[in-house]
Amino acid sequence: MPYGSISISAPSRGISGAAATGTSPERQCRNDGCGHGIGLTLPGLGREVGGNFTEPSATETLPGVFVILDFMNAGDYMVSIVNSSAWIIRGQIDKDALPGLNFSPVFRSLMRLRGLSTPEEAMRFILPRLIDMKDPSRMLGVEKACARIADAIESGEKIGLFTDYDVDGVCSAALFHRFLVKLSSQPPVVFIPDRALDGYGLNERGIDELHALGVSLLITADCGITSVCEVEYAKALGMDVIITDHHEPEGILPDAYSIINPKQHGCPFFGEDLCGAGVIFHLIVALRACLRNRGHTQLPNLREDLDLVAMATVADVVSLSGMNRILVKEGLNVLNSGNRIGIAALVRVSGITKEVFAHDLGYILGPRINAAGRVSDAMKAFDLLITEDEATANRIANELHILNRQRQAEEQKVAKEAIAMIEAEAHLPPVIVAAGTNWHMGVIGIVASRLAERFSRPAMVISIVDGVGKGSGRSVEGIDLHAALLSCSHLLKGFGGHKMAVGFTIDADKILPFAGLLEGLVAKMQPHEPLLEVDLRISSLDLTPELIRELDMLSPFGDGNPEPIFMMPSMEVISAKRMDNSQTKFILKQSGRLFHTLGFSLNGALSSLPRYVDIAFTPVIRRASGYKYLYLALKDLFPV
Ligand SMILES: [Mn+2]
Repeated sequence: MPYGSISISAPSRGISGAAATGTSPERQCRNDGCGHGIGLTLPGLGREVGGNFTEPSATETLPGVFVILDFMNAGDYMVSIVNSSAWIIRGQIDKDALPGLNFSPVFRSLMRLRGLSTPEEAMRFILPRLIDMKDPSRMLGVEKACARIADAIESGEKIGLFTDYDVDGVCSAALFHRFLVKLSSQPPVVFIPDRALDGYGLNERGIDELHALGVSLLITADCGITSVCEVEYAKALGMDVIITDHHEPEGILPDAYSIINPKQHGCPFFGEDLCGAGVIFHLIVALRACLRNRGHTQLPNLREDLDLVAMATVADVVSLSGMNRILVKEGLNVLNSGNRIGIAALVRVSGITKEVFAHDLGYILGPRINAAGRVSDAMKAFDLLITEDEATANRIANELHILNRQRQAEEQKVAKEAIAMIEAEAHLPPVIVAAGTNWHMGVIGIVASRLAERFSRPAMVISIVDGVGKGSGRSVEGIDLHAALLSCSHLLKGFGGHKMAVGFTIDADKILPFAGLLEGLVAKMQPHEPLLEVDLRISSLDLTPELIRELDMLSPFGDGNPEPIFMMPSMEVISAKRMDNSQTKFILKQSGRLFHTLGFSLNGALSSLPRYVDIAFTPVIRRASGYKYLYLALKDLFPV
């Protein structure tokens, strides 16, 4: 059992993990022939849920690893391991990998392991260039849309923009707005729905409002692909509707003037996991070309707006491979040049003093943009992104920073109440259903995902207002929550979503039968054991400054392009120190070299640490007073 994930409380006799459980908890070594992990002895048994429950800080918090050990009175000891973090070692160092490239064998092996099979492919990955973008006019629906929008621009027709209230939606709105403003054209009328009042998606209230303001061309971003009725409604009011979206189309498509969505059947961009802002950015690139062909000059530079695309792409947790890698890598360069005063102000109030990384977009800037839509009005975030006035930027950035704190406080409150309910139960059910009165609607989704992570099972969080519950659910790998809700639909007033995330409405008196039915359904589905995937087993001598520089070339890291994780065996534990935040820092030694680790959630007692451990980690560089220091960000450790 990896150490980072178990609690060591009751000093009971050691048991063999493999013998005591149906699920073998020992590390799996695939391909590396290391021969470890058989007959492992657990130092103790306990029941503890580990990890912290706060938003990860900029640098040091590692994702917690959560394991729940239960006594199940079946003769002798039985251990139920809900979330074991056995390791899979994916490859091994091959000095002949990607020959001809002047990189270390570890780096070349890593690149090949990541699917880069030729030197050319590897170089294209390392140096993504905007010029390698696919021609956006080939995206299905784009050409027709461009002609219509260009006509509108030329005739001074009012264009309306309807987006979502999250980072992706707000950035999409800002992208299109900035384009028209820089074109010296009439800016679009932007409508961003209210999360609590309207919920997600195109709605009649917004259409009415835009119509009343004289809009006759309506463009959606990050929503609309399932809005069959709403598109009919807009058309009946005399509007042409262009849908740009990246959500999965469902059966019938709306009868819109044009639909742009790489996920629609027959789109040459099928398979590109663009976010909503990525989709509308492609439309804008093609629109710019269309205007140029019509003789327009003084066209805006679109590279300047890639910071918005990067932020939306990372915040929407789409894959950072393919086109997204090009957009995010270049977008981060733009963002770090500090030219958008709204983002620069947000960076300042967030306390980021160094270069902004992809991770910061997801964990620091993204939540502050989102906070507007969650606990206040998403238009504030939009205003921040388009403002050209320094004082306005600072004022809104401060406000978003405070709103984000408010959102965190709401989230902590709801989470605390939900956890207290869960822990008051004698048994942890296979799916968590927690309901409370007047829980803040803006945070129930976040709390559901925290609970799902913490308890390693699907979680539904329901806020009851006037006898009606609005719920949000998040799943774990292998459990199709949408399918489960389909089987409960007779108890629900409405629901939607996908495998991993759902939203629903339910009468308060149906929540108990709903929870009971759902438990039975989920119990029959088999969650996948999350296993820690380690790229390569290396030795401490492989950790050179060259390798660290090389690894940096694989960034930005995120979904679809994870940080490299290495394993180093048999590290001697020189010291282990518990920090104030309950994380532990180690000094480890191998081959005469000492290594410092970043904080790590170690749930066991320090005194029970063995002298030698295998570690899984990502090397990290920290700069301080002109020097660079190498740290190991531990993902897991394992007694030898
Ligand atoms: Mn989106």
